[in-house]
Amino acid sequence: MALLNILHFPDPRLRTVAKPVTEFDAELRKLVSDMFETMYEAPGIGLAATQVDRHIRLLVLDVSEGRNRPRCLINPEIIEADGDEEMDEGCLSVPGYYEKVRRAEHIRVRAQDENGQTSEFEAEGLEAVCIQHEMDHLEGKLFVDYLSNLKRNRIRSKLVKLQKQKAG
Ligand code: K1U
Ligand code: ZN
Repeated sequence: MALLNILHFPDPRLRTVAKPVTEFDAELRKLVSDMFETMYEAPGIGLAATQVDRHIRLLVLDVSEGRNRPRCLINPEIIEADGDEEMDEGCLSVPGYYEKVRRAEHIRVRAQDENGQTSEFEAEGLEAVCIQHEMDHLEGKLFVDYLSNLKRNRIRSKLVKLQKQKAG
């Protein structure tokens, strides 16, 4: 297994729209395994392939308290959504910032697994929020896009400054 590099806002590669997965092979399963390792190590509750500069429709998540309920969604689709709720969101690509975002409260999802098997399930609460957040990544969208221009630009300036400091 390997830890993958996570891209940080405002890296333009985070704006790439991901392509559907068509090959369910050993290379895909290795990427899934590396993404889980990267997510748990970060630590995070989700990770989209876009964030590790792989532009395919793949995301992983684990919102369980015991960090023992890994879920991998490939070519995910939200087929039903209802209600709405506002929750604090963070993002491994926007380190250090948490802001409220309004999302659907209950969703029904259709997705494939690493073997290409399709299934449907319902999600609510943090799991529903996390899936919507990760699916936004696959469209090149970040949670900061829901904030005012002023807030987003402030976050961008602070992260660019930090990245310059780190680069020396
Ligand atoms: O997409 C990402 O960068 C992962 C992100 C997912 C997310 C968090 C909160 C709401 C919606 C989506 C994170 O995991 S940020 C880190 C985080 O929230 C967390 C980390 C460890 C334990 C508990 C939460
Ligand atoms: Zn994120």
